[in-house]
Amino acid sequence: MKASIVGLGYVGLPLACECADEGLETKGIDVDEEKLEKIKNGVCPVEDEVTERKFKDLYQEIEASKDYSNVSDSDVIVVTVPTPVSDSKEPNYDYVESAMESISENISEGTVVILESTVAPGTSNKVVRPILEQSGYEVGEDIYLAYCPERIDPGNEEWTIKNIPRVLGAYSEEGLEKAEEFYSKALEAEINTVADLKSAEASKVVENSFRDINIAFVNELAKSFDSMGIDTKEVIEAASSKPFGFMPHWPGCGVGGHCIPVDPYYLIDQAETSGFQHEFMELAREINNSMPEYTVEKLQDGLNKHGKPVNGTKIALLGLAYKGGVGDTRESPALEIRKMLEEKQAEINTFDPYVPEDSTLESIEEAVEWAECVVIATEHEEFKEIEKLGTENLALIIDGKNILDRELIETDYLGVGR
Ligand code: SAJ
Repeated sequence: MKASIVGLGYVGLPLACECADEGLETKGIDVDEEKLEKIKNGVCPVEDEVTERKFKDLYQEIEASKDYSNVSDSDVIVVTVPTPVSDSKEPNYDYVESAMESISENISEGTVVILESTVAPGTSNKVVRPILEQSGYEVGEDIYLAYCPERIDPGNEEWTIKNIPRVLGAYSEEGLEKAEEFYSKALEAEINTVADLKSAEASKVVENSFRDINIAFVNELAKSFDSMGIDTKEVIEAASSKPFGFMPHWPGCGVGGHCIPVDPYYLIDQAETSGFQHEFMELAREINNSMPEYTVEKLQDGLNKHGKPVNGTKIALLGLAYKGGVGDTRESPALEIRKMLEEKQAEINTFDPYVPEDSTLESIEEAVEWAECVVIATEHEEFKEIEKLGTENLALIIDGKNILDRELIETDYLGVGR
């Protein structure tokens, strides 16, 4: 089987490695010359340990280029390009449309195109299918179209692209079979087929919106319990002792990454065009988007108790990545917190062991020694080191991800919801 993967990022590159590993003739397409150069030279352009390990062994099996004519003899073309939302939170399908146009100019009869990028329900049929049919082929007759939402949890060693269960829908029965045959060859993942393209598209935005609204629930609890002096983390841990009907989520200084804070807007935007307002999902987004500012307000109040204005106070920001164990800073709340502290003229230094290029300090020890106040903005395991350090020289620790055991902290400690 010959497979082409269009878009060699955090989803496409691991998939290309899996295809190569299973002996499929694998071609990669990307428009980023720098990324192609890195791949050619065996330098993994994706910051993820699991991907880096696979890439090292398999990169020479992947023919990577920007030449779309390479897809002309592919049995399967998988599209994993970005689908960002604009500042006004409107989905942007430019990359998808451009990739599909290039594919339609080179596709051969019998090929199945599988879109994995997150899109609003209805997009594959209404946007992608007409572009592919510019080839002169008819989708469902001469060529085929399927949708299989990407699922990846950066940094997760247990659930990787090889074994994460998938959802698959297609425009036609034959397209579904062809796509299912591809995934059963390339991966070892359970494939859950659904009735059509839009069911598969909707499942992706639903699973991530589920996470977003549940995080918003505990973030609202954190604000409420702060006012009542209740430790939210303790309460959620206690509620988690219920063996059914409860799924813990955790409050924090914000919700970052390329999925959770972005995906709900696809559904919100699409539903609006059909006259429905997702008030609940919109409110959840507002609550989660308010958490960086809430964290800075707690810091400001905490410093005031020590007679320290934010202005001029030495603040060490620990963590720039959007979540623990990764170096990805996309949509990271830490960056928003840094921006707010800069606007308040704090004296800031940063340290994130996973983002050395943007760190101005070399270690946690250096941060604790230099600072008057430490703000933890990412749940990196390494930051628990602080519990063992003498922190009496600090006026305040703001634990934006509630990772420290407050009993072990000798100085003033404030968490989010504790
Ligand atoms: N977060 C909280 N509280 C929580 C969980 C997460 O504040 O209880 C924050 C994190 O700190 C981070 C953001 O939300 O800033 C996103 O966290 P995440 O664990 O959801 O991490 P992601 O973005 O890598 O999510 C990926 C997603 N995968 C895809 O979209 C394909 C998501 O669907 C998965 O649920 C998630 O991995 C996972 O861990 O399962």
